[in-house]
Amino acid sequence: TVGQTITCKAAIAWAAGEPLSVEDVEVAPPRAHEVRIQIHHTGVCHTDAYTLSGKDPEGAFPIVLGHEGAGIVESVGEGVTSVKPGDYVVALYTPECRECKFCKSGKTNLCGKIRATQGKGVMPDGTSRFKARGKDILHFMGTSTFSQYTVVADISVVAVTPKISTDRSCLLGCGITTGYGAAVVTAKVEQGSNVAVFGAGCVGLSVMQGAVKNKAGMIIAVDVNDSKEAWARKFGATHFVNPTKLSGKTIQEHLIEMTDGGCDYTFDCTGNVGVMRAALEACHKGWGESIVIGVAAAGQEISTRPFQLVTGRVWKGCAFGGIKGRTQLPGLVDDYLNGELKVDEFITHREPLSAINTAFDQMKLGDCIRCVVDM
Ligand code: NAD
Ligand code: AHE
Ligand code: ZN
Repeated sequence: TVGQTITCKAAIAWAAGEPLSVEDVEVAPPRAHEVRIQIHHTGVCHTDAYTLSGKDPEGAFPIVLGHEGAGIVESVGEGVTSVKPGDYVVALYTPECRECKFCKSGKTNLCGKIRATQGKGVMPDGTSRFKARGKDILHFMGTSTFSQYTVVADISVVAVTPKISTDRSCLLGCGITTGYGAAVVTAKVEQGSNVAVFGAGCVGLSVMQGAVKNKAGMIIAVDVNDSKEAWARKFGATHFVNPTKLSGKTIQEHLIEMTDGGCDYTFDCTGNVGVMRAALEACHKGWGESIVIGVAAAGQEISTRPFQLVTGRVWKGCAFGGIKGRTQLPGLVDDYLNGELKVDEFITHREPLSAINTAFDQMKLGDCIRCVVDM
């Protein structure tokens, strides 16, 4: 198949708000500095549902969604040296070119090299590798993992040992790495510090896992769904609070009381701007830091009294946890293989590609942490 177009199945989002359609797609061979991957497994993340809903200002249709995928390199284009056919890989929606201003800054994992074309749904040369029903189909987040074969830039992929199976490694492509990295790399939670995590889904549970790794003190899970308490405790939470069950005080007031002045670190893993405000205001005066991870819809804005910042609280955020995928993901795989990073525990549901819409339905239910789709 090297150098030839491959016809395979993909889940195509033809229009916002409509179910995905699993049908034939033609996947063109990789051009220079591109890699064609046979995707074996993909997770489904809330960000896929967000873009499908039509609320993402960067969302355009028709498109092949999916950004949490793993598989095997089928072929590579001219000039690709970082991976070779047969390598087991994870797709990276946050690429790492190691030569742009961002990569060289040492201050961020956001790579600027292909961000503009990625946001437009095309490959770096401005064209698409997907065609269905005779039409060009857009790429998503530089990864488009809801296709049995996809083409990505060579800076958007990392090889990992085949000792981790692809139904596990795919989850390192977004949810787990995002939360874990937010705690360990972005916040750099210190030993003994008090942490509150708003939202105990895949991302929030991963933050808790990172907080445990860094030996945090109190790890307070905050979720409106009581059934998340057991999940949170399994991932290391020491306390659980349901904010809808507090009488006469706000969640931020409650957390400030619990922690004698406020949390050292808080994390929004809900995408709700009201929660983001509460998370900031639950921080300790003088040094508390709040990390925004959740993705809020276009038009949503955050607010607080500037006094909250004047008095030393810090508001920041991160994508992919602040992790540099090509440099740091293999280390997370090692942690998993050494029994130091939970991954298996996140998989609550499985579906074949033909039932990918069921995976979207399940994601909206409270008992689903991650649904892994077998391609
Ligand atoms: P999820 O739906 O599995 O988890 C969210 C949790 O928040 C649920 O348990 C829900 O009950 C809880 N929740 C909802 N409203 C709440 C409220 N008002 N107070 C407290 N808890 C509340 O989602 P997830 O997969 O863990 O993703 C979380 C968010 O992170 C999403 O917005 C997603 O788009 C975003 N995300 C961001 C990045 C990034 O790189 N920044 C990466 C992955 C996901
Ligand atoms: N296009 C959206 C923004 C979506 C967003 O923030 N995406 C995160 C990853 S979420 C993964 O589940 C991200 O990587 N952001 C940094 C970037 O460069 O996109 C919108 O609202 O415009
Ligand atoms: Zn995601």
